[in-house]
Amino acid sequence: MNETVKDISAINWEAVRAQFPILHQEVNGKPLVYLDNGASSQMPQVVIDRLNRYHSFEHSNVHRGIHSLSQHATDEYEATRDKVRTFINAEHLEEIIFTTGTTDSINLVANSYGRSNFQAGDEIMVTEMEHHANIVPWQIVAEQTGASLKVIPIDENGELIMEAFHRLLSDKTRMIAVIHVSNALGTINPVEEIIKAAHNRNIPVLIDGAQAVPHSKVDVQALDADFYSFSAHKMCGPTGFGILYGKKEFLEAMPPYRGGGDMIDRVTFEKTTWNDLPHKFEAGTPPIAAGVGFGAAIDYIESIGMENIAARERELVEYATRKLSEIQGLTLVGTASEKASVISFLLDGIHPTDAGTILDKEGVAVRTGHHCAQPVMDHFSIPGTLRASISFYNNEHDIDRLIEAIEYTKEFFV
Ligand code: 7TS
Repeated sequence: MNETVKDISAINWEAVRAQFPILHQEVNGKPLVYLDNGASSQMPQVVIDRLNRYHSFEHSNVHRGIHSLSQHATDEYEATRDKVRTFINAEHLEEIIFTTGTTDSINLVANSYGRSNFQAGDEIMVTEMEHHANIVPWQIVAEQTGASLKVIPIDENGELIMEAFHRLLSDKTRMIAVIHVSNALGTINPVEEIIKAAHNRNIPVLIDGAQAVPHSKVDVQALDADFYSFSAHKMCGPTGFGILYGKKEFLEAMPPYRGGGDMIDRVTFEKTTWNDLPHKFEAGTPPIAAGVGFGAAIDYIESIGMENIAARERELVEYATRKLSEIQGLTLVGTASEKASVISFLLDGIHPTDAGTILDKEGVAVRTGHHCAQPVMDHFSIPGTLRASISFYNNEHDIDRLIEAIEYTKEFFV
């Protein structure tokens, strides 16, 4: 996660921004400032064009047709698997499972791995800053198997208390599931240290990378993660598509999660056998267009360079943090030393939802609420936050507009 800062002045970031048509419109009579990239990022024209081309000329079902259209759709869809493999540096193509998103990826592991490996008394470790997608699937499986959840606490800066993590590790720990970058606080977690400690005890680790992969170079082999999940729609791709990376030895030993077409080898009423990886985990007609579109999104991101994206975003996050910190009556929530993309904050005496409504009237889109991380809000004893989440296609002017809109909101509620 700690790429050296590049000379990003060579990139024309305004030309990059111009490639996102949605950004160039008015909302509520004001030019749109889109700072809700943590919820979903926008698609550049090349990805929109790719989706249009697929729908206009290439659509057909995959993995089943002998006819040319189906074979072409299959080739284009499968090309994305190889792009993802290269993008996250997985060793094998079969380790890339297509899902409908991070939530689906985590449910797959919890159900398939969890139900066949957890027993009464076993422990599943998560952190206090997980997105609900990395809490609830484990709770459901824990209830079914008699396992229980152990929670790594966070401190007042929104950083994991690592001594507590090491203390909580035990002979009963069967899985550790950790968010790489917090969507509510922006904290970048020391996942390398967690994975090393877990592997010393032969415990598998799942990393929820939904907020990490869009903002930094992730190398699953260097991390040595056993499972790693993320979503296409948070990285310039379409909704309805995501990735589960899993080490081959785990995926091979795991039973299927969903049954149906495509995931089988041979079906009889007496016994059914499974297809090879990765198809064993991909039942039914998949989101083909979204998969093809995600391939175009990866090409686009690589054309700019992930390290350049990370460096530009770091610059914008630093600028925004500095400007926000200067506002009287504004409190940052989440002040970890290592942060990415997300800035959560509160305004004295103004409910986040009320503030968010005024910001929207000013054309500024931020997210308000608990960000699907209610335990984080409970930790800080707050109902929610305002959250600005930044992408490389934002600019300093967007941040200035946010600041102006916050000042206006404060005056509005005086
Ligand atoms: N994990 C993290 C860290 C996330 O930020 C999200 C979505 C998910 C899992 C779930 O991803 P999905 O694509 O399956 O929905 N986070 C947010 C957010 O912060 N605001 O809206 C969605």
